[in-house]
Amino acid sequence: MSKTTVSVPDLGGADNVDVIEISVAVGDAVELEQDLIVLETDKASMEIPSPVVGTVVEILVAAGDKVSEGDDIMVVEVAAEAATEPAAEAEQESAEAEPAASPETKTEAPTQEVPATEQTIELTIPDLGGATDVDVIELSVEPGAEVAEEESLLVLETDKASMDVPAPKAGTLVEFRIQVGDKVNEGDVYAVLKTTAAAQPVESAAAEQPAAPAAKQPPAESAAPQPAAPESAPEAKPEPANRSSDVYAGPSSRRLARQLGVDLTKVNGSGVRGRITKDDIRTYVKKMLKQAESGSISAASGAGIPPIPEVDFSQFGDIELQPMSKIKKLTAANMQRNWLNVPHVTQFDEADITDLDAFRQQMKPEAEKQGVKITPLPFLIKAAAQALKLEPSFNVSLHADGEHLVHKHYVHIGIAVDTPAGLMVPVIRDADKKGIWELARESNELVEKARAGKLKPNEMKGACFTISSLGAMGGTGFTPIVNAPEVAIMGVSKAQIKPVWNGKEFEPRNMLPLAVSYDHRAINGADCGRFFTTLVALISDIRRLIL
Ligand code: CAO
Repeated sequence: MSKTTVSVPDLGGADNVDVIEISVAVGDAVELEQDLIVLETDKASMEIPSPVVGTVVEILVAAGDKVSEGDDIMVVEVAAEAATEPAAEAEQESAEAEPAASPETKTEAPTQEVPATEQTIELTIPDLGGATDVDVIELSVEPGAEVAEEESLLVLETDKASMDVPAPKAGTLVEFRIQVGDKVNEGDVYAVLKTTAAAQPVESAAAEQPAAPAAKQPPAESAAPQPAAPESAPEAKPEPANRSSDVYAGPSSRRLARQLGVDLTKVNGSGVRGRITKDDIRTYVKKMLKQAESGSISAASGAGIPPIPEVDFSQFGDIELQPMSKIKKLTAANMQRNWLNVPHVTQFDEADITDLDAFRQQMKPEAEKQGVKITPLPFLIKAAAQALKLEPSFNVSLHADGEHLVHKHYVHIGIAVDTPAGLMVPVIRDADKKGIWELARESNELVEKARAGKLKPNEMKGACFTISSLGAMGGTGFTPIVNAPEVAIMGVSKAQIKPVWNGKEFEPRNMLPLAVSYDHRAINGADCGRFFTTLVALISDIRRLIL
């Protein structure tokens, strides 16, 4: 195996050109034509491709260095013999495709004075420095838009460089005659422009001979992302760019962005003067995938909902950033998923638990002897299970295909438990087949396990319906979020003694506020009405629970 030293090719006369990116690392295997480094003049950036297939053994330049034609940049151990010939070719191509080499001056056509009138002109593709069949990668303005002279109308891309084609005059863009994906050559008509300028010299030819395309230009120093407005560069664009033609990125980065469907205006450039590198695009994609997986991605990406703007809270006072626990992050993702997917309706009612509570108080000494804590919860679990049995149309889930209902012949009830690590929902299986003592014991155990972080995954799966009780804490009502794919959830608030009309007089009764939120795709209000009435009747007269 031999080593070859790669040097800077003909730069079209440019000298002391900045190295702005080293695209490979020592030890990397490189393909023929793979970008090794990126150079930049004040007019264009260009990638220097590998002339050989091999492995990088030494990098002789660093980002920030200045190089000229013939300077050595890299030593590559050649893997295949064939490689020396394309080196010359690659150099040649690189020099050819170097848009900076073609002067960025306008090609002035003979001019004559005409009176101030509107003129409709056809715009043609300018001199492309010998390149043919060049890809149109972006139309930068919409038909009907007012454009300024020199404003970029479209972006072309060869293998090695991308370039803006600027408007030769100010005016209104009437139409494009090309589309993204077309291949164009010098002289092709690409658009029609209605000029609006007052008396001024215009080209005598019907077809406008435009300014030469400007290779993608690095932003002026003063246009780097800064809170302060740029002072000295009138054409400098404010950050962030809102069109991808405005961003500062090389052709290979643009190509990668297109392949991955990345909007370059959303990517932060880490290169010199904010240039977007391929790594920036990869980092952006990784970040987006991670956010999507964790569910923390703003609905903006999925559901078209505008994201909540990021705010620097420290500008308002002292703050402290605390990482969320895994459970809290998971809960946040599930809540967002359920909130966005499930059309919720919440129905409210009150159950008279005067008798239930009197009975519960009587049972307390016995419960103590058994080592069980008896709260309203096991009664609510029992009543919900029984109501699901009595109203089977409510014991369903919407199938993932959106076209079937899954009717369940089992009754498993989830209980929302507040733990130091976050909200957990253990599940009591076959709750309809269990008595109050058993339900009290099992819910006590599951709550303890949840708070000790000892629940197993399968102890948190399979519920038909969840009960979320904030009764011990207070509140007169809340709208719980359905724990999809379950069909509904019941929120329990704090019972209070209230005056209730018994037909003759107001009587003090212990009233328990309840709310049932349900998935309106799977069940209708009438289903919920029937289920809820049954449930409230069972809670209000617990003798029915034994029937
Ligand atoms: N009204 C009045 N008092 C109530 C009540 C209610 N609805 N519910 C419970 N209480 C009383 C209990 O009877 C107990 O008092 P006594 O000891 O005098 O009997 C006291 O409040 C404390 O009860 P508890 O909280 O220990 O037990 P619980 O069975 O009511 O609740 C549990 C257990 C796990 C549901 C609860 O502790 C919990 O974590 N709730 C949070 C649920 C949650 O965060 N949900 C998310 C909300 S958003 O969907």
